[in-house]
Amino acid sequence: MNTRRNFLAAAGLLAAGAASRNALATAPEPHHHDSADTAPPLHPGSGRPYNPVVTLNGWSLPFRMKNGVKEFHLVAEPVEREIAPGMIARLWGYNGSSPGPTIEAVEGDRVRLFVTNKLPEHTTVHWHGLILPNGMDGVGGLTQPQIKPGQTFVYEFVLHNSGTFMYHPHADEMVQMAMGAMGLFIVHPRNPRQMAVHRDYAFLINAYDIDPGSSVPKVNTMLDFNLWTWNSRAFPGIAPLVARTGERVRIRMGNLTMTNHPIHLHGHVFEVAGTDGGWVPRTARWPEVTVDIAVGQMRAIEFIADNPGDWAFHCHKSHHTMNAMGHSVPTMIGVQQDDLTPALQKLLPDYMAMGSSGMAEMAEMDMPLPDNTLPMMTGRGPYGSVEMGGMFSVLKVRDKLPAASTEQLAWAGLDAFGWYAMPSGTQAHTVPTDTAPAAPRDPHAPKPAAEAGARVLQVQKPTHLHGH
Ligand SMILES: [Cu+2]
Repeated sequence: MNTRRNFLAAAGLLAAGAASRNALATAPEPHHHDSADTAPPLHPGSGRPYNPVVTLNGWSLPFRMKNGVKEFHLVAEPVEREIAPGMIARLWGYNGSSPGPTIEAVEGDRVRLFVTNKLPEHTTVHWHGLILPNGMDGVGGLTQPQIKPGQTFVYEFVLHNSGTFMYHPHADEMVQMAMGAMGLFIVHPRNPRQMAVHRDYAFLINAYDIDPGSSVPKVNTMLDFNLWTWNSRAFPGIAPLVARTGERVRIRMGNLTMTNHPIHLHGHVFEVAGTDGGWVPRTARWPEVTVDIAVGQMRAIEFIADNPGDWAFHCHKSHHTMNAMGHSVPTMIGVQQDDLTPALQKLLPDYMAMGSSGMAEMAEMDMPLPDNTLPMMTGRGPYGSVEMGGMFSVLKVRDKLPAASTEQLAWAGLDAFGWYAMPSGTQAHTVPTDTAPAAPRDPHAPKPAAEAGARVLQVQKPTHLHGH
């Protein structure tokens, strides 16, 4: 025993343990931030230099250096989050926000992370993707006792690998993640010139099931979520991404929902430059315009913003670009509702016939909504409704950015930055229909029912029935 003690003391391990217990009494004052605006990037005032990220609709947690150790203080607690203007959700997060603040540090840093639990039940924090000692992995019951309400735990380890990682509870996980407890953990390369880009954006992909008119997520939902969000924001509440023509842009995305998300960028070709496992060697990358991000995965994409414009950037699962009201609407295409509507309006004064010719009209109309919910597809563009919700934003590439605001544009609202002025002759436009060349028809195809003299079912749309 004595020999072992001497050995540990010689290795400096006892001293480190004592320092940790000592530090516990002096956790740094927790920073608090409850705005859903994108905060300016947090340039490090001490410690190793790095190029900070911009967290969409989020912020980075300030740290303090103490005897060469980078100290952070996370407080797990109930928060209120504006999902988009018109809807507030009551979630669980850290330091006033959901997701919690982004933690940024540098490869080689020793970090000390204080976690105070102000939730009504026990929790832990797991540092997803980081290579660390087993006892710092944050799996309640397996690698540590649960952090009970009111308790503070401290985690301490050295960051061996740079890349994009996440943090989230590994305690009552389904409930705590469904409530929004999660955050990003960015480890920058030791050499700031390595992997440097002009714009470095980051966000978490998350989802909620909140009944229209209510504000607390249903925590037992397995797959049928109705709010598809980036950093707990839905379009049109998601900040745009901004770049000057020719800049190299990185977008880091971590998926903590219960399904995969094929994230699609218009107008540009990108490569996957990083996963939660680290950086992808240049020789192993291939060109893409969509990257499918599986559950629990992170992907960092990189591209040159070489195509000026307002480019859609969204999940390609089309029900993920739609807000809550749309998910339980029956398909009404082709259904005649005209004679039904007056009868229904006697029972339900607000009833509106809709969907007979598609659902686009729903983006335009003024249907009364329950309090605290979002229209299913919305967002105004220069040419009308964008008819989107959920996981949708806009990459704004411009030859010139307003002076002195190059870094700050990232957190301007979608409208604040203005719309792309298209050079004349470069935009789709209307022409008289009879000037279009006749559409070629397959001579072997069966004739349309009307021409063949068959009985035609009277529907509004589609205009003919497919023959199978
Ligand atoms: Cu999706």
